[in-house]
Amino acid sequence: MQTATIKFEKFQSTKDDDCQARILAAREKLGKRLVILGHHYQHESVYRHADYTGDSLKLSKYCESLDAEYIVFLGVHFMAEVADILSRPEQIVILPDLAAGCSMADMANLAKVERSYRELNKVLNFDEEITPITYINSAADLKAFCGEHGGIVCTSTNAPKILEWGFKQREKVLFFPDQNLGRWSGHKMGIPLEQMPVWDPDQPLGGLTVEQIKNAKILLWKGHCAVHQMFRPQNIEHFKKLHPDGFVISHPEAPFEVCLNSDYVGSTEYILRTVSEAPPNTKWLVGTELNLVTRLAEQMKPQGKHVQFMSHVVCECSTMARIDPQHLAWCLENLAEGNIVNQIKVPKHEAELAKLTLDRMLQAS
Ligand code: CIZ
Ligand code: SF4
Repeated sequence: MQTATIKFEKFQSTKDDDCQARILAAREKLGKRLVILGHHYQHESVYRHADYTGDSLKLSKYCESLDAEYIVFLGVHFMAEVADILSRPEQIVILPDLAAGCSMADMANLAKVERSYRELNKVLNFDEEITPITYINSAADLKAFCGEHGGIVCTSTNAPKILEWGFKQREKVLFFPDQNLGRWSGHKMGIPLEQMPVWDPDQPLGGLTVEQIKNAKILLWKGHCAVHQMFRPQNIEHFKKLHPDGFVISHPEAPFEVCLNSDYVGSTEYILRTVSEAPPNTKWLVGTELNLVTRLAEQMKPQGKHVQFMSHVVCECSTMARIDPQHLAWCLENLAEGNIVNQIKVPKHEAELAKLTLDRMLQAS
């Protein structure tokens, strides 16, 4: 029997330990009707409840084959949208706190992308000459834009492969919203920096000359991740002085100079695999979100591996951190009572177009 929705205020001052017990009790009640997905950047206090963990590519693939009635996503808004798009229509996707967005994803929106489309059409024929590629860290309507204009989605795991796909379709790429991932992936393909100018959506013609646009291979949207932007080449220099035999591994959302000075660059799945498979007693400086690095450091201790976070200042992703035990307990207790809270539902037409690009990506990678 359905009861009135339990208000979040009731959980606001509930202690973490009590929330943990309530999460377990609600899970017990929901049984197989519920599955919980957790992204690597989530805090341990909620991550421990995930049935499946991974980066957004791995989690998207799970979404295609889950049986549960409810999918609770420990991650940020765009990931829950992807889960909704790839799951069956009757499955319900829930994001425990709707304020868990992604500041990078917010740096591109449909109005700005459509304006850029019109601007670029003043110089060339967009639909014949440019493949739009959106990083998975973007709202569903941007994925739909790519679906409508012959484009595709990429993740940090498959970005170089997806760029190759893009160049097979058309001679140029508009890459949004992360300039760092676009630049690093283009650099790995051998594209010179002067053929990857930054496209500023707030300027006429992106702040570029007609010649720069015509000469470009990749137009890099002026966007970045505030967390990864904090890492500096000086952090690497300092580490290498202290540990000349140590290794540096960074996420491609980090600034170009940081990636250039790293021994390895790759997605969170790649970082976890590389450090886990390294010989015992090796030393690592890791340039990605703090929760992942803290967890990895703990896991590697028994093998004598030293794992260190790249920055001196604490930079966890503040939007990922919105998902806490209080919000998880609140949404699970509501589900156990038959109340659906914080459902993420992408409008049908948008979801169909976005699915087209996600399917293209899953096929191409
Ligand atoms: O794709 C993802 O899950 C993100 C945001 C980072 C990564 O490299 O896994
Ligand atoms: Fe977005 Fe950066 Fe947080 Fe990832 S770490 S969710 S890119 S703000």
